[in-house]
Amino acid sequence: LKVAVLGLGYIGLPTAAVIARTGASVLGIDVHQNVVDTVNSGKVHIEEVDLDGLVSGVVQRGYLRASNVLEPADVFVIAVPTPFAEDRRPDTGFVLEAARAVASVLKAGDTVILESTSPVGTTEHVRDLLAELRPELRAPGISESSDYAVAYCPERVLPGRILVELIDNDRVIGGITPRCARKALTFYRRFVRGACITTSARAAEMTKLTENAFRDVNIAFANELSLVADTMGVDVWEVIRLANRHPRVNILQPGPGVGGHCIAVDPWFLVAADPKNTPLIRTAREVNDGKTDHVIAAAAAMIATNPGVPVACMGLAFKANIDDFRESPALKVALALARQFPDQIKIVEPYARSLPNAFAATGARLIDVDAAIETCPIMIVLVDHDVFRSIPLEERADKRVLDTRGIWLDQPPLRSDARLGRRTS
Ligand code: SAJ
Repeated sequence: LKVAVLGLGYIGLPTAAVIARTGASVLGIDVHQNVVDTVNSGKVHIEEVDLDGLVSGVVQRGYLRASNVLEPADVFVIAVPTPFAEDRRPDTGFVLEAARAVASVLKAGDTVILESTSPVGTTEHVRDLLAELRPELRAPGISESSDYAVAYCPERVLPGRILVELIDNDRVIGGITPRCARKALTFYRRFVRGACITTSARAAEMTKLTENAFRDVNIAFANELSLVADTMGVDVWEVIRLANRHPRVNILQPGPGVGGHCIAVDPWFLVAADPKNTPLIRTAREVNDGKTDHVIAAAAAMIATNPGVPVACMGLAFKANIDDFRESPALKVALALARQFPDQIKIVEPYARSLPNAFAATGARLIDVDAAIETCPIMIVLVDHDVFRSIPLEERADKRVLDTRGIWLDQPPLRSDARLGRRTS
């Protein structure tokens, strides 16, 4: 079996490697030459548990190679980004570009699968484009029978657990026709241990958006509670812990906002598709983004009352134990503070080798955990990395702490000393 995976990012590369491990001959396509070169040398350009060993193994054995030129294959998996434009409408430009490339090598018997998170109807657009560019082949859902299959199968993996979830998670497989879905299902059965459930392409597209919107709305509830609890002078973490003892209550955790390239983005795809009927989904997005601004204001107030005192911003990643800084609320907070207090801010991020470029114009410096404990009387926890969580009370008892993740619940309340900020969520 020959498989081409278009897009060697956080989803495409692990997917390509897992398929290659089954003995298929996999060609990974990426527009960035450095990604192609890195993969061909058996290395990885992204940090993900166990990915380096897997990629180096399948490249060495000749099952995976990368290129920027697509070749004929039996199965095409499109895993390119679908960002949103300034107006918060999804941009499917990369998907359609990938589909154009597929059209140039498409032949009868092939299966084309879209995995990128996409607005409802995108898979049909891909089919329409293939039909237009290769009119001699019979397209699914247009002619009575078809020469190739087109399906949508969203990825659902959690960064940090990608290689496990790629195999264990259930997959929703939406075909342009039931036959297309069955062809795609045969492919996923090669490496998926979870259930593979078939449906229509449109239902599968909406399912993916729904999963991430569900999580966003639930995190927004927790973030809204954290503001109310602050107003009431109550510890939000305790309230959530207690409420979750109810058998039908399961509240998520507040934080400095929602990051990553999925949950902070995908709900807008639903809002853009039907603005009139999505007030809840839109408001949840606004609540989560608003929480970041709230944290910036609270931290700035605390720092302003302590002029010249070194401040450690703990973490830049969008969530715990990963090196992914895309759409990260932690990075947004740290950057805003570094710009406002150029000489006071130190950044602690064990997953970064150097500070992202955005910090270049600020006076912020990257320091390690030990240096932060030794030199920074103020600590602002932005990410719940295990290494931060493991700092015992004795090493931070005299710190002024703003813990946006609730990892140091044993932190003693600050004395009512005028210059000390109040702990807030
Ligand atoms: N977060 C909170 N509180 C919580 C849980 C998460 O503030 O209780 C924050 C995180 O810190 C992070 C953001 O939300 O900033 C998103 O993190 P996440 O762990 O919820 O999700 P992602 O973005 O890493 O991955 C999600 C997953 N979707 C769902 O859980 C429904 C994953 O399964 C998807 O494959 C992925 O989006 C995707 O690619 O769409």
